[in-house]
Formats: sequence, structure tokens, C-alpha cells
Amino acid sequence: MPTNAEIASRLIEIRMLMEMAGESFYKYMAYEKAAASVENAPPLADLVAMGEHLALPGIGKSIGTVIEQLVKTGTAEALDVLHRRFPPTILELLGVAGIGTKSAAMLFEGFGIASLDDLERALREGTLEGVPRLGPKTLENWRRSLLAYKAHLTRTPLARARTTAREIMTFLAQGPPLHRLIPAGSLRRHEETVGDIDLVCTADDPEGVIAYFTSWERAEAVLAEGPTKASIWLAGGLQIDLRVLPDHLYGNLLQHFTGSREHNIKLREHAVRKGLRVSENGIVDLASGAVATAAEEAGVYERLGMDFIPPELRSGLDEIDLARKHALPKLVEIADLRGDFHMHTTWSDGRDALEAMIEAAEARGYEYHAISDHSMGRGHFGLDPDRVREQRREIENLREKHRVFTLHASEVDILENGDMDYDDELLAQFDLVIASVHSAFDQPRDVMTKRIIRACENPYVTIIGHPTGRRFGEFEGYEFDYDAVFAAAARTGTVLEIDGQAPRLDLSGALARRAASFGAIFSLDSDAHRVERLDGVELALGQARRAGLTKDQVLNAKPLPELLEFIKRKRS
Ligand code: DGT
Ligand code: CA
Ligand code: CA
Ligand code: ZN
Repeated sequence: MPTNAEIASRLIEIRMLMEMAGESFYKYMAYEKAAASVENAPPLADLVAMGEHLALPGIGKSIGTVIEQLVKTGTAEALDVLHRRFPPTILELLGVAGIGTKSAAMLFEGFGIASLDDLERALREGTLEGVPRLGPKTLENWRRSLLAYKAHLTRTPLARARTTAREIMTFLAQGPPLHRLIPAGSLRRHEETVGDIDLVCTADDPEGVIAYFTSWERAEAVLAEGPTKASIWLAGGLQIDLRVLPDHLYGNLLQHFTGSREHNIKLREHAVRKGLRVSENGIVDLASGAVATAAEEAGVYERLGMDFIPPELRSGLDEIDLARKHALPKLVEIADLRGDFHMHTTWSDGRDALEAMIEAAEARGYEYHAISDHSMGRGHFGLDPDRVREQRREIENLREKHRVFTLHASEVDILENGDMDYDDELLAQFDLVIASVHSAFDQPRDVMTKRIIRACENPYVTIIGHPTGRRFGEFEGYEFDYDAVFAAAARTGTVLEIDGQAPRLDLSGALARRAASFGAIFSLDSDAHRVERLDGVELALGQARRAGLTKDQVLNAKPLPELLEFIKRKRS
């Protein structure tokens, strides 16, 4: 049975299609009102299931019948009739700025354009050129809006956006002179996915910078270009916004465009109570009209009477209250990280050799790190007990050649019943054990919950690897009772991983925050399968900071002796 939200969106669909079909304003607006009252009603499916009559305030008999049909069948006669005239995909066209119901109806009836893809093709092939009332300017606007709309339909995983941001910044650095250049927006806040890339820059010649920016060879289209800002669109659908202002406004500009929207709204509300108005152009004292600009971002927060709020915490939750009370957590930093527990080598499914990974960990300046190849359950590439012992001997030999201390670890599968893929005797021989779910993702929720809790209860399991199994664009993660597992982890002294591999970010900042409220502690790992991916810890760190974690809550911020003591304590 459909939810109220689904029923309401069907009603809106009818409303839009009626407007397209030229029905009167009063008729289609009645559907819009009905949608609003459905959204606020108790679950209609339940009422119908109980045989109750649907009587919603302000809804007449004919729309009442439509709603009843929607509840029972998911569709309605009135909708089917409209769909015989306009295909359902026509509503996509309304997402393009500048296209309303009239234009959409005209595009369909005159040119058979019934979807975004159709429109894109028509614009590309010039089908609409020379059509009365569709001047070149209108078509150009549609072309840009279409690209911008498509870019926002899909969010880009953070790691990919960061790579693109680095590339465009390298390009910009080779153009007209810049004072400062930094990513802002959701990218700077380390959101797991970003809608677009925002760059903030200061320069003496903004127009020169903008012209250079829009000339980037990877820009498929220029969506907007003005004296202080421009947006480009890359093949693959990622948008980049650039703002250029004079240097004395850098602090204000960066603060404004870092967001989040919710954070900025709360910040402005707080400012207004103090008689101040905040914008990207400075902070105005409403009484005197004096404008204070900030060359550094910290100046903005200082002027508003609060501590500097790290970008990762700017979510609009409680960070402003905490900053006013000087009670923000001191977030874990990259320099606090003394090692990385999760990396693979050619012994299992990694690309680089054991010694190469050790050298790369050493080159990052780590005090220690763990090599954690897969257990046998990982198909043909996992290590059997003989190979485990062989790998241990090799690691012990290599230890003598390197300053970094290499722990011999394993990423051991948690089997379907919660047993580990190696017996306890073998597990005891590792310096550290990561336990991960790699199979039977579709188990019922309570079975999966018990399975992971059993792993937590194993004294040799130090860390639960990538706890939810989520992979961007592929898999939302297996279902289990997060709270029950977080509580079990805290109770048993089992560490929860924040896995920084690009498609994972698992735990996410939000879930790590939740787990921390149970008293859990965390490891921030790269899960690198090749040397260059060791920088995945930076992504793990971003999620840890979004969770508000301090270094006391992070296992790999502990010095080696404390780390070894920690592992021993659970085992005894
Ligand atoms: P995204 O791109 O969806 O991942 O999220 P953001 O936060 O990067 O959003 P975006 O790119 O639209 O804008 C970047 C920041 O700039 C946003 O967090 C707040 C600020 N901002 C942008 N446009 C506006 C606006 O129209 N009003 C206000 N108050 N702030 C804006
Ligand atoms: Ca953005
Ligand atoms: Ca943006
Ligand atoms: Zn794994």
C-alpha cells in the first residue's frame, strides 16, 4: 500500500498534467490542496485497510474518489486518462529552469519531446531553432539549465569530487595571479557526497581569472559567467562554481560559501539578535551601519562572539550554541594519527607488494601500521593458515629494516553464523584482527545483528571493519540494528572502523556520531589496496571530524605501547 507521501506526489502529478492539459486554475489547484492535506493526514492506507471512510478536510467527492483509488491501486482513472495524453516522463521537463507547463505541453505536442533526453537531443540537433517564440536566447538558457539540472540530479562521492577539485585548482594556479584559492561548500565540510564543487578565490583581476577558468579544456559547457562568479559543467555531470572577490573579503566569502545553508541561517539569526547582519560582503552593525570585513574566516566567528567552528561541524545542529559556550570538541587532526590498521598487499587482493606498503606507510611518517590481508573466506585470494605463518615470518624480517612498526594483522571474515573464518588459536597469533562481513548480505536484520555482535564478543577481534558494508552507487549496506551493535562494541571494547576507501566512508560521520554516544571508540583506516590509496585516511578523518570525535576516541591516535596494551586488555 502506498504511503501518504507517495499518494501526495501522485496528486501533484495529476495537478501538473491538468495544468498542461489546459484545465482551469481552480480545478488543478484543488489537487494541490488535496496533496497538502494528504501529507498531514494519518496513514491513509491504514484507514482504508480498516474499512474506514476517507473524509479529509476540504476535499470534495471527486478528488476523494481519486485518493481512494490511489490508496488501493497506486494509480487512478483520472491519472490514466492524463497519461494517455502526456507520457509520465514529461514532468522531467519541468525541472529545467524556464520551462513551465505551457512550454512542456508545446514541446510534446509540437515536437514529440517527452523527456530530458528528448530535450537534450533536440537542443543538440537544432530541432527547435527558428521556432516562433523560441529565440536563440531562450534555447541557450534552456541548454544551460538542462545541464545544471542534470548535474544536480546525481550527487558525486566525495573522493571523486576531491580529485576533480585538485585538478581544477592545479589548472587555476597556472593562470592569472591568485591570492587564495580553496574549496568551500559541502566538499570542505566533508559531506559524503557533493552536489557540486564550490571554489572560493581572491585575486586582483577577477575577470581574468574567470575567463581563464571557463577556458578549462574539461569544461563541456559554461553555465554562467559574470564579473565575480562563473559555473562550468564537466562531462559526466559535475558542476564547478567559482567565486572571485578582493582579498580583504576572503574570510567573509569563505565562511559564506562553506555553508551549510542551515548553519548560515542559524548564524544569521544569532547575529541579528546582536544587531548584526552577516553576508559574504562583511558584517554590518545595524545601528551604526559600520561594516566589518574579515581577511580570515576566524574573524567572522570572533566578531559574532563565538569560537571558530570547524567546517565539518557546520551542519546546523548544535554547533553555534557550543561555540558560544566555548564547548566545541577539540576535533582529531591528521597530525594526531600515528598509524593505519587496514591495508592489503599482493598476498591477498592488493596491487602492491608487502614491502612497498610498509615503505609507503613509513613515508607517511607513521609510528606503526598494520598489514591486514584477507582470510580464506575471501575466495581464492585469502590466506590459509600456512600462508599466514609464512607472512608473519616475512613481516618479522622486514621489521628490522624499517623504522615504522608493522603489526601483523588480518581482515577476517565474519561467517554467516557469527563465527570467525580462523579459529581462536590462529587469531591469537595476529597482533591485531579486523573482523568484516563480506558475505550473505541479505540475512534478516536480527540474524545480521547477532552475527556482528558475536564478532564483537570474540576477544581476539580488535576492530569491526567497514561496519555497514555500504558502497556508493552500488549497495546501501546490510541491515542490522545499529544501536545494538554500537552498544555491544562499547561494552566489549571492540573498536568500530571508519573506513576511508573512496566508495565506502563507512562508518559515515552521522553513524560514528551515533556510535560515539554509546561510548564506542574508532579506528580511522585507509583500507588501501595500493600505495597511493593510503591517503584514504584523510577521508576517514573527515567523517570522524563530522562525528565530533576527539583524539581520545581514536585508537590510531594512541602511542604504540598504549595500542598494544589496549589489544591485550580485550584478549585477557
Ligand atoms: P551541495 O552542493 O548540494 O553538496 O551542498 P553545498 O552546501 O555545497 O551547497 P551549494 O553548492 O548550493 O552552496 C554552497 C554554500 O554556499 C552553501 O552551503 C551556502 C552558500 N549559499 C549558496 N547559495 C546560497 C544562497 O542562495 N543563499 C544562502 N544563504 N547561502 C547560499
Ligand atoms: Ca556545493
Ligand atoms: Ca554550488
Ligand atoms: Zn573488507
